[in-house]
Amino acid sequence: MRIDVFTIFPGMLEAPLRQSLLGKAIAEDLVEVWVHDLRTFATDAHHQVDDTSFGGGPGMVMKAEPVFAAVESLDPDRGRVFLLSPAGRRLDQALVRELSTEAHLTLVCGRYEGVDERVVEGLPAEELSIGDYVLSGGEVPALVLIEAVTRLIPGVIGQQESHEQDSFSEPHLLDHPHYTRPREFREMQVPDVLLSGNHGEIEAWRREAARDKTRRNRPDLG
Ligand code: JFH
Repeated sequence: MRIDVFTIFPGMLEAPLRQSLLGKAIAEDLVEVWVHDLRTFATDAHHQVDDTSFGGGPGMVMKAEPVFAAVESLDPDRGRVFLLSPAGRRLDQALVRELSTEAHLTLVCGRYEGVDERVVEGLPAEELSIGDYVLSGGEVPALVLIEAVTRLIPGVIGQQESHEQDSFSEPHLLDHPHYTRPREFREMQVPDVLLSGNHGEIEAWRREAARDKTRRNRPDLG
């Protein structure tokens, strides 16, 4: 998969893309991520990417021209184009799974109060939100999308971790609690059943613990 990202803050993506699982996936060419500086596509003398809002009000709006020039600088076979936005379709694991099968994704990161609507209408671009809270720009959301999608690319995650991604994991339940050594920490004990070696009982305990956690933390999933 190839992912092109357009942003006025390339550094917000570059360092995270070099770390951990994502860094390894990129180093192994399992995913190719190109981060482009949107400002280089502004053709005016001051490389201006923002302007005041038609209709008035505080805050600036990202201009359409540099975004169109940026995205149109790519091969016409640029895949689906996404605009990260708090007003977008909400990302979930089903959409992550769908996007992980695409050959090419293009991500546009806005700043300020958002991006001229003609980017959505004319490029066109699909608006995508990573959740119902307001960030300061699309860079962190783009990174979230890239990381979520990359984990599902074959070869990125090892055999051991990948079983949780198959259809056997229950989509309506949160994960069960996990423990590692030591068996006692600050007077808190690891549940005895996990040390019993009885895999039937361990599975039953994990299922019940997952139900408890789901009821407590995510009653909406119940
Ligand atoms: C982004 C921004 C404030 C206006 C009422 C709620 C929002 C935008 C570009 C995505 C998610 C984002 C995100 C993505 C791209 C941009 C900042 C601040 C408002 C009015 C709009 C600019 C934010 N899931 N959260 N945030 N901003 N308000």
